[in-house]
Amino acid sequence: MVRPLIEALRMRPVARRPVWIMRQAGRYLPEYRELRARHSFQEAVSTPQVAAEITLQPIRRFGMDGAVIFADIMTPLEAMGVEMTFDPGPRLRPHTLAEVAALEPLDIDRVGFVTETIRRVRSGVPDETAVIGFAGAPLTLLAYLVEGGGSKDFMRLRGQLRADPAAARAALTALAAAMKSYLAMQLDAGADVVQLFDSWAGVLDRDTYRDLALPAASTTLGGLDAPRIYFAPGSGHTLDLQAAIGVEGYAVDWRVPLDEAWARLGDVAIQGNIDPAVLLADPDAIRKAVSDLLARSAGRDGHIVNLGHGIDRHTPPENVAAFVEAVRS
Ligand code: 1CP
Repeated sequence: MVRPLIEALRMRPVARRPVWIMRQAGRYLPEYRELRARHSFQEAVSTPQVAAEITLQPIRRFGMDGAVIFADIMTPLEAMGVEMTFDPGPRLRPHTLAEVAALEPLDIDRVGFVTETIRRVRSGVPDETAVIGFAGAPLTLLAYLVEGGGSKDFMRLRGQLRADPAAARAALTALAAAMKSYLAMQLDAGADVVQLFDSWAGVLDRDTYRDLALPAASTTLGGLDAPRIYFAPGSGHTLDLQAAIGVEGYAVDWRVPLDEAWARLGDVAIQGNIDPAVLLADPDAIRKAVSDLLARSAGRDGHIVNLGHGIDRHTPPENVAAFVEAVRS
């Protein structure tokens, strides 16, 4: 079975550019809001029937080439004994580096609902649609654990990395081992590709990124037997370093022009990178942005069309339709 998303990650020629959208299952869709009115976020994630339905909603409407499993990067941490709520982002007790290093190892049976969601999604999407599993990168998970939630500048995290790099390394090593087994489970269950979200790695300087975040991301993804995508938004200043992770694909945000990303990452697949704000404009502006993007990747194999970060919750669904159509036509 030929799946265009996988072909592109393998740097093989494709009949059409594959396209999907980060956060494509979520709050901009009325049918998602309707389901969420009846289930809390955590309930929706942990009920395979509901999570699979939410995963399939954008596929039915727009026919993207990839279906990203509905869960959160924090979901496996709950199965390691970390208590949290979502409002809308994760809220938890701030953890010390030592507490993170001492977390329970991930018991895969406790994320059995994700396994079951993946099985259901695989049998619910067209054959040519790739199923996308994912995890949070160790540095990004550590950021939430240390801060107790999202943060403007992750000052507490950055302070602790400076104060005790050895303790930080131990915490990141524990998270890397857990996420590696979590991703392996997703591939066993039927995911075709995995993406590692390093959403907050961009707050680090180059040296700290190279010494702490990068080795942890490499360990997490190393040796998995499937195409892998690494995504660190706001990280144009470390793109050349990211190449050392050695994965098949890199997602880049809208701040770095696509051709420049290729020049700095080398002969790999690149995913991206339209500014999510473009989808708040009108269909003409969307078609123009897509045609500029395709011009930058013309003649190259290994381009997966996507936004440069998650879709904004205020995006009109008809603009998403215009975006997917513009890529296809
Ligand atoms: O309905 C709601 O109120 C919940 C909103 C929501 C959703 C739809 C959250 C809470 N998580 C998700 C799903 C989700 N999160 C998916 C699967 C759906 C899809 O992509 O279609 C994925 C892949 C994620 C990944 C995720 N969660 C990231 C990495 C991507 C990125 O944007 O950089 C991050 C940083 C998170 C944390 C998180 N969880 C939820 C929110 C709103 C946030 C970010 C805001 C914060 O830090 O407070």
